[in-house]
Amino acid sequence: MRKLNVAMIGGGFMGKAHSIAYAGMPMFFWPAPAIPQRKLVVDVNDELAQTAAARYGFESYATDWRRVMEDPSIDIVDIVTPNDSHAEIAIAAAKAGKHIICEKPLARTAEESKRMLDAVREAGVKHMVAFNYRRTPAIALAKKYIEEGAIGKILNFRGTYLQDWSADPASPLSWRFRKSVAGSGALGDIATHVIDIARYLAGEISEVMGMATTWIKERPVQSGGLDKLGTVKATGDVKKEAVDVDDEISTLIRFESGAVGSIEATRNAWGRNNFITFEIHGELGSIFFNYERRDELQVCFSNDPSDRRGFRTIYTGPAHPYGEALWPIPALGIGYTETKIVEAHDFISSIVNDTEVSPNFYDGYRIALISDAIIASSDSGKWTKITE
Ligand code: NAI
Ligand code: SOE
Repeated sequence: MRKLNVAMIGGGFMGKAHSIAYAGMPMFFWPAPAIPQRKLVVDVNDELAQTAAARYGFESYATDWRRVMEDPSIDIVDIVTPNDSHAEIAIAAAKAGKHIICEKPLARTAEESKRMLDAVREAGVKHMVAFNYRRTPAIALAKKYIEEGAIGKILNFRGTYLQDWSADPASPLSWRFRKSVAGSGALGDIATHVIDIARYLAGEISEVMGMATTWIKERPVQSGGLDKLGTVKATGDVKKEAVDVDDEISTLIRFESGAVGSIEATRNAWGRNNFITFEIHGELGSIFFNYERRDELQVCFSNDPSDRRGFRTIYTGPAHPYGEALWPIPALGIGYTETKIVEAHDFISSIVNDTEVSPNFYDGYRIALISDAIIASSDSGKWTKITE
């Protein structure tokens, strides 16, 4: 069986998720399209890189990602670093002829994202941006219903991504709160996942009317290191700095199809953890999904008898997208890991079969354009068209 050598840049939260996906993919998808070999992991210093190699099963480690580009044995570069380094690493990897999977958001801005897209197109390598939630079986099932016309023409998409891990002002100012590193706040970090789902299910977004807000204007400084996502609080008389990104965004959206809708994302919603939801209304029915109950998809059809019409719950399992590869009984439990395993499978399949995979750098670029437009419309108070 073919083997593909992976070099992973970054050994934090996503480093862990992607490593599990490479190890687990052939266990779910058999025969696997190819076996990913965890060859080399890079982090910023010896201690982090060595720990990542030992913990995540990589054969070797390095402290400078440039080394990867000089190594002809590496087939895939996996970028799981904070957003400010995505563009430089991806462009170098494309020039070196490596296939690339890059964590979301693709980059800090549409301009950076476009340079990455140009580089992968010029190099002719495969590319993917890791918006993994669309690979939740229930979301892929929603896509199937829509494509089959089960809910008719889409009228409205309402999406949310609500979290509370940084609602406490004592949650430190990690890289996610610095514009220079993250590009934006809740917008790039979590709203972009819903923008991806909206485009996947309802088509291209043409116009936005956004509103961005920063509720907690300064936070205790965390200098460097992994983002502990609010689990380690600052105590005592610690140095604080200004937050220069949004904590919350709300936007109205118009789709090219004429459908309308809204997306809201905040990290200040006490009681909400990974509350990715969407409700889609079509001329013939509705679909509702909540990631916190991700084995379930709720559907309602207008042609059900009026005395029985209402939302019913489908539990995803072997009969549904990716079902044959995942677990044999519905509702055994789809987890975050499964979405990453399916993502790794689809990316590696695209390399082996020489096919396009989605979401790719073009999708990442479009999402960056939409994100930039949300900020521009928040600043101007006007509807803003998405233009390339
Ligand atoms: P993290 O803070 O947990 O880890 C980042 C790691 O990258 C750290 O070990 C850090 O030392 C290392 N690093 C930083 N600069 C580096 C460089 N130049 N070379 C090598 N290593 C470097 O961050 P996390 O949560 O893993 O986020 C990484 C990326 O993944 C971000 O773009 C983030 O938006 C994305 N992400 C995506 C998620 C998803 O659901 N798809 C979930 C969480 C993060
Ligand atoms: C923090 O908001 C975070 O880790 C995001 O960075 C991820 O993209 C999201 O899926 C989970 O939450």
